Order: sequence, then structure tokens, then C-alpha cells
Amino acid sequence: MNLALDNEARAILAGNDRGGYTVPTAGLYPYQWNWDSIFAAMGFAEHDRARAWAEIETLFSGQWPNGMVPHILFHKVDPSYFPGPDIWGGVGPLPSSGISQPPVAATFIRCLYEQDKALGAAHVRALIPRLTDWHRWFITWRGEGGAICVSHPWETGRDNAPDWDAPFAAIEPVGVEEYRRRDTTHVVEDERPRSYEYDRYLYLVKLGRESGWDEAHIKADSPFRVADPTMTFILLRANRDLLALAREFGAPTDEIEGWIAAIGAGAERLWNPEIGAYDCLDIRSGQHSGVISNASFLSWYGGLHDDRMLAHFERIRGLTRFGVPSADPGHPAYEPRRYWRGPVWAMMNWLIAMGLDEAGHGDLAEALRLNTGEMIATGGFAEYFDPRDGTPAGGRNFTWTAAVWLAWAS
Ligand code: 9WN
Repeated sequence: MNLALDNEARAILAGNDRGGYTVPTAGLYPYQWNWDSIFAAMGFAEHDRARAWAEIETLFSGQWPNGMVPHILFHKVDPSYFPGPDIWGGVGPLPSSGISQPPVAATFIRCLYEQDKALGAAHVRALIPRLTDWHRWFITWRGEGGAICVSHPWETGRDNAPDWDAPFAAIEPVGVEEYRRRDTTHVVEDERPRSYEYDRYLYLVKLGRESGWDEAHIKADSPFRVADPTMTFILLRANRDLLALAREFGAPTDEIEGWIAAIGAGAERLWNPEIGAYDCLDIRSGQHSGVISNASFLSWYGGLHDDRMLAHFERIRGLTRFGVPSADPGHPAYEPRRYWRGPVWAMMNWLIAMGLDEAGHGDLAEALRLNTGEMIATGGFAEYFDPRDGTPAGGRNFTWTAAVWLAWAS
């Protein structure tokens, strides 16, 4: 218990609250992000559950007719972020991006509901069809033999992970108009993706926008289609939680059961025998990424209790003072301060620990919780942290770090 940090965390949520939705942090990310909002809701739930439900409902107000829930909703244009709504050209009910983000929503909607069923029932009843439509969108447009792909690195939320290095090397970003990044006006360059990556991020956005965000076209033609543990394990878990809610509310369950069986089997496609670990599979080249990331350790969260990742977990734990690093420190691509190529992310730790706990590794889950709490107490409410010493990196006064502190790590 640390009352000063609790108060600071609550003040960060209040400061980032824009009325019905929360920005990840002012300046660097001035809009509503998909999975950030779900974590924000869990932080609000510690003192204001009605506000938590409002956060989620605002997110779903941006759901597209095809079921997709965008990764960014541009409620109010703010030039401090690039690329904005004009570059994305989203085709939903609100100005938005054209891709999605990890579907942690169903899992935390279930948690919120369990906290107060009387308050949550009406919200859950309305959200079940929306969640089902969204999950169906993933299965239809991102499914590859039960593994779940992304059409853009931003969709995984792990923007510049080394997993994208090989698929990006095959992309020539022709025709991207000159642009000016804003992220490096807020955060030092060494903690952000390189220009090489930004060129390719924007190239993929351009392809999507030019197709009118036609998913059939993107699935068939995009040079970037990578099956990823973040999406696969998170959607697998989300479907289990959606199924539990559907049963309780008398909603149809057959389709969801089918998805669970399909992804449960398809997850094996992400197993890379060469490194003995889950990693990414580039559908276009057929090659595995060969990198163990923090997403590799979401297998327990996904409900795969095979323990094949346990030895890696123990090994990596011994390499850094704070875990879980976003890339294996034993891999040559590891960069301890550069965004998703090494730093620790508190909300990823929460997901990993949830899975460890459920798989019977409560001691490891608790150790990770304490380690994460110490990291936040050391470095403050930063976007991410240097695994070597917990020094803060990226944005400050960060919503999901504050929320994870309140809901789990404190
Ligand atoms: C692009 C908001 C988001 C997170 C992502 C994180 C970062 C955006 C960016 O910030 O991505 O979506 O511009 O760098 O990688 O996980 O949701 O916090």
C-alpha cells in the first residue's frame, strides 16, 4: 500500500479524462486508444465503476459496420499527434483509424461485471452482440488456420518489435508523401521507432486507405500479414470470457465455441521449434520471427497450460532487474530503451501474471506483481521502463500505468 502513489495514479486518470474517454497521455497520444481504454476502465473501476463502463461504451460507439473496433478514435482533432484522421480516412461512424488493437475488452468487461453484477448487467447485455461482431471480424479477416494475424504492426500494440524486421525488409515504401513526425517532439528519438519503420507504417496505412479499408483486398494483397501471439492469445482468452458471459445472459454460444476450438488449435502455428518458443509467423514468407517477446508469454493468459514457455520465463527473469522485457535480452535486436524492442510494459506484465496465476504458477505471478509495483514506485507512471534499472521511458503521466497500479500492482 502506498497512498501517495495511489493518489497520484488517480490524479493521472482524472487529468487524462476527456469526458467519457481517456487519452493515454496528453500531447504524445491525445486521442482514445482501444486497449488503453480498457485498462483505463479497470483503473477507474477502483473508485468509480460507472465511469469505467462509460469508457468502454465510448470505445464501442466507434465500432464499424463490419464489426471492427478501431485502434484510435479521433474524437477531437489535435495536431500534437501524427498520423491524424485525414491520413487514416477511416470509414466508421466516428473519425478513426482503419485497424484494430488487441481485444482485451471481453476479458475485462467480464471482470467488471463480476465486481458488481447489478450495475454491470445492462451494460453486458448491450455489449455481448458488439463483442461478438468484433471477434467475428478478427476470425473472418485476420484468421489464418486458427492463428490470428495483423495487417499493421500498430494493430498488435507492439509497434516496433523485432518481430516485424523481416516482413518490413520485404517492403519498399513507395509513394508515401512527405510527412512530419510529432512523436519525437514529445519523446527522445532513442526511445521511439526509427524513420525506417515510420515510412513502412505510413505505407501500410496508405494501402489500406486507398482500398477504402476493404478487408478482402487487404487480406489478399497487403505485403504485411503476420500471425502474432498478442492477437492470437488475447483473442483466444477473450472468446472464453465472451462465452461465459453469453452463457450467463442466454446469448448464442455455438459460434464462440467454434472460435475457441479453432484458435486453440491454430495457436500451435506460432510455435517455433527452432527456438522452442511461441513467436510470430509471417504468412507471406512462411518464416517465423525467431524472437521471444513479452507477447510470447501470453500463452498462459490464452489458456494454453502447456508450460513450454516456463524455462524461457525463468531464464529471462534472471537477465534483467525488472521484467518482462518486450524482447529477449539474449537476442541481438534487444535495445533496452527503444519502445517495444526491450523495455518493460506494466500492462503486459498484468496479462502475463493473470495467465501464470491461472496456470498454477501463483508464486511467479506474485513475484511479477511485486516486481512491477517496485518498478513503478522507482520510475513513476511512465509509458514503459528500462529493464536494467526501472528508469522511466516514453510518455509520462501515463493512463495505463496508473490504471495497472490501482487495479493490480499496488
Ligand atoms: C500507435 C497508446 C498507444 C498504445 C500502443 C503503443 C503506442 C501508437 C504510437 O501508443 O502506439 O498506435 O503512435 O506509437 O505502441 O500499444 O496503444 O498508448
